[in-house]
Amino acid sequence: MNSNQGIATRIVQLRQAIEQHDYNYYVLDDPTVPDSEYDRLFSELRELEQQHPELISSDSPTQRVSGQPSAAFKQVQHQVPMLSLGNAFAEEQVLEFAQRAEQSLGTQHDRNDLFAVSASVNYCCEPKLDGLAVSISYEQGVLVRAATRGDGQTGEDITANVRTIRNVPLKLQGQGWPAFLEVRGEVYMPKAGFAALNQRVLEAGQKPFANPRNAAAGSLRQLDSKITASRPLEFCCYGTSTEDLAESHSSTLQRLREWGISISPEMQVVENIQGCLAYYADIGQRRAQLPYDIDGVVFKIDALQQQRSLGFRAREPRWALAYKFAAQEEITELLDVEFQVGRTGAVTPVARLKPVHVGGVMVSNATLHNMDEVARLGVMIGDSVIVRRAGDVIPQITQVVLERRPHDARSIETPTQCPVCGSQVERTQLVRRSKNKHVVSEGAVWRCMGRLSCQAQLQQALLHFVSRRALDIDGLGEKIIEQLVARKLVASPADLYRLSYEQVIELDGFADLSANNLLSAIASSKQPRLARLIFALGIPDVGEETAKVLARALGSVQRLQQAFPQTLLWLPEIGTEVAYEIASFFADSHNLAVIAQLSELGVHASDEGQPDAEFQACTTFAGFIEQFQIAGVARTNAQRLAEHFKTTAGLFAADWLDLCGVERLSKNAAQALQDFLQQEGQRQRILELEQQLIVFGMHWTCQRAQGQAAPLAGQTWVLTGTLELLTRDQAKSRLEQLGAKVAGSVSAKTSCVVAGSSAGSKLTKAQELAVPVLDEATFLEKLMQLEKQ
Ligand code: 9MJ
Repeated sequence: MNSNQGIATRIVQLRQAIEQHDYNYYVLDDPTVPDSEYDRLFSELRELEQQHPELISSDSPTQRVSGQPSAAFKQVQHQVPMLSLGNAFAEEQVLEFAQRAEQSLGTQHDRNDLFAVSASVNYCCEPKLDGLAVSISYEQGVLVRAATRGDGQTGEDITANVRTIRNVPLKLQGQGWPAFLEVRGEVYMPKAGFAALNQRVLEAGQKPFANPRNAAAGSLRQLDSKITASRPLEFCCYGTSTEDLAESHSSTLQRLREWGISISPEMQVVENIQGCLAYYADIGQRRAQLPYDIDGVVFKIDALQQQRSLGFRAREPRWALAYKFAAQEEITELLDVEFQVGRTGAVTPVARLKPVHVGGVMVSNATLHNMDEVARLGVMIGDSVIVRRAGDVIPQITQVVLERRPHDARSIETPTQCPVCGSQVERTQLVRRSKNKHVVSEGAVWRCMGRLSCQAQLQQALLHFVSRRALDIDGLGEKIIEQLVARKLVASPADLYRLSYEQVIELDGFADLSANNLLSAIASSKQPRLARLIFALGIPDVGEETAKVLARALGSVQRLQQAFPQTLLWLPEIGTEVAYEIASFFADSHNLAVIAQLSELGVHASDEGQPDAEFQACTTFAGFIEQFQIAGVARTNAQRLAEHFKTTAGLFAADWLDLCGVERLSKNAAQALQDFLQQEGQRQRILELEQQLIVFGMHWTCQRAQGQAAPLAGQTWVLTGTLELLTRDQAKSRLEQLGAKVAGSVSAKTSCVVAGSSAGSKLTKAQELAVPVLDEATFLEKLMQLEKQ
């Protein structure tokens, strides 16, 4: 075979591969390789065709904009073709683009002036959203049609689906819009919405989406627009095919905005290509914090006159360029899977990968989360896998490229013994309560049962205990803890307080001063705030925020230790799983021993006190009855029973006739209640629970503490955007001082949102949900006013 034949064969192979990938991507919405792999195949094909123009055929994928309409939707002809953009992956390519454009404009500008070689050009910079390009048409200001880009000429009619996107106006606002207006932009799914959707999908036992782009594509191309409506999609406009709205691209977009069309808040006009590069660097730095995925930035020559004079080359405008970031997804090989043991004993599979550049960073490990995830991915050792690294997130395997599975791929087995200490590994159990029964199901996590006798767990537990947000003991880094554990000087966090000068000075790198400093840092950590102490204990599922709630609500470790899960369930944001995790943590004799030793060694919370008045007010007799979860006795019936019998004693004394006397209580419900109360030991258990509520001051007959409840008690606030006058931490801590909880996301339960400058999707969500919004100045005023009270 001569080399030309070899090239021709390669070209055919590349075309076939690209066509298959196009089909998977555009028609099935189920790409099997990452974009980076696709881009490589495409570039190789383009290069070979450039070198051998005689081999170009009109049906080569390089000769048309990718994508073909699917048969499921009606086809729509685009009156003005929807373009694609030229790509740049390196700075030189950007400079070349600018030079070419500016030179061309300069020469056209003044053909007689030999020195006028380049024109001055303003560029409009926009983030390049990673979603789906769509066209939306308005007639007389009313949305009449929406279409996908398809192959650029013909798209699919997705009007019904686009109409469900909340920030797409069905009618234009303001005035001055033309009789016919077509806007173009990207439909995308913000990161938060994507995470929530995948959570829902997983809970329903379905296959989650690999990334927000796929999720947006899958959502937009639904035949049932009710499904689309339930998906958190947004639209961002980046252009129009309608001419003469303004003199420049940026002012065109501003006009569209006045008519109610969303445009990117990140859009910026810069004076030259250097400004473009600075914009790229700035957005690149903020990429992880943006509420949506972007895969680069787009530069467009701003003046429409200049755009017109530059025109197009092979369906790509000469006046625009996409400067792409390093790909966030790459393909590589899974070499092996190792198991790591975490602080709570969770045995986590970690993928060892053939090193690969992802998003500009060399990646050789990725988390596999747990064995359910391994099963869901269907991944085997030796597989080609897609690795995704988004922002600061730990790299993840999102997909297996099944067609590349080798014959000798090996399955991944859960170890039966801890790889660190050899103890038994057991599957965790999840406890839910349903119909008054504990429903136990198998959890996704496997745990080493060695607890603190397992070096891995001990080391992690110690690191957590001394960390900045826990007891904040300075100078106890990973290396020192490793030594303390290896030399068997500490076997639990309590042992830290037993360390002697003689022991510390023996450790590598210690001298007199550093040994004394460490010992005094340990000694001075003995009076932490209660929330920190609870957090430091390392109870599974009890993070910093939960620890704060528990500390404020209960006022002491002792009360937390005694609390029944049912008591904990009364506290805000404590769900069944956490409540049972806490109870099982305190049911463990080893944990109790460590807590007792800490107390003997003088470690006590500095702010122990009574349960908080705010929480004491949360219990009702009706709620108590509802908590029994008796069939047919839900909220309304529980209220009827509570009103009728007033107390537990009253309820216990009720006979059949009394129960029948409760207004509108069905016979079935009455029977179920009676059966429930007659189960062995049931009354005793109820009395014990009630007794605890009384002791904790949380019982409905207790005198409500008349203490001054904090002014923002029970409220949940959200901070978003950039605050100029306060740091985030300051704002958060002042809100917490006033009794509010500060949450990371907006929901219908949010009391108030503080929106700093360039607030994004949280602000939009607050507006959608009609949650009150304060700007920073008003917020500060309110803070000061409340703090004076
Ligand atoms: C995206 N994807 O964000 C364009 N795009 O302009 C922006 N795409 C585009 N502009 C002309 N910001 C064709 C495509």
